[in-house]
Amino acid sequence: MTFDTTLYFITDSTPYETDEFLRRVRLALEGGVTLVQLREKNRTTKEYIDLAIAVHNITKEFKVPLIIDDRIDVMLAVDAEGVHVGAEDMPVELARKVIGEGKILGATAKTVEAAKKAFNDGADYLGVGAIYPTTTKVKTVLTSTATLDAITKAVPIKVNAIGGLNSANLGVLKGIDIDGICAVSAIMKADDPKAAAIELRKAYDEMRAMQ
Ligand code: TZP
Ligand code: MG
Repeated sequence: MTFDTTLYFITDSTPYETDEFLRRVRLALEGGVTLVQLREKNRTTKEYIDLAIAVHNITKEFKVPLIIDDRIDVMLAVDAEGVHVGAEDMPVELARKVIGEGKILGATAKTVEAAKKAFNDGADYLGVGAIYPTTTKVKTVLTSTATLDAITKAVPIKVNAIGGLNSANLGVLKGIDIDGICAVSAIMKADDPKAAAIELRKAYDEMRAMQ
């Protein structure tokens, strides 16, 4: 499946009522995000599925693939386009076995070794970070831009930077051959998620053009 990770929006519904959350997801899509990940940590399976169906209905309108964080069962249940697994989730090799070849499989990698293993085990893209400290609830440590650079050179799959990224701090990524950036707060918590997505895309394109 073809997919574009240039502006990869990862959601966090925690502070919002469902209607407001879905309104923000729609605005992000209007602002041009190229990939959406639904990331839910405190939902029952039923709640996760209901929300995934609602989000998928919106992403389909924009022809943007929907990735489900961690939960392969939820991804399969709503026929989303892919799943993202972290270090404490199902191992990449097993995830690939379960989902088959037709779905997008993303993995988190913080070292070159982990990146190579994820690629060999069947990952289609990697999220690498956190580049900056993040206010989003996640168990993570910082990853240096040197490691990010080495990972882009070590694997042939798409590599995205993640963690604390916003339109004002992408300069550290200059010269590194990433395929895109992942952002939660910069879009999710913005007063206007559409304007925020547009601004982030502009900053990203300008940063990439500088090298
Ligand atoms: N993995 C590494 S950092 C992070 C995840 C899920 C959160 C990124 O969120 P934000 O708000 O863009 O810093
Ligand atoms: Mg995870």
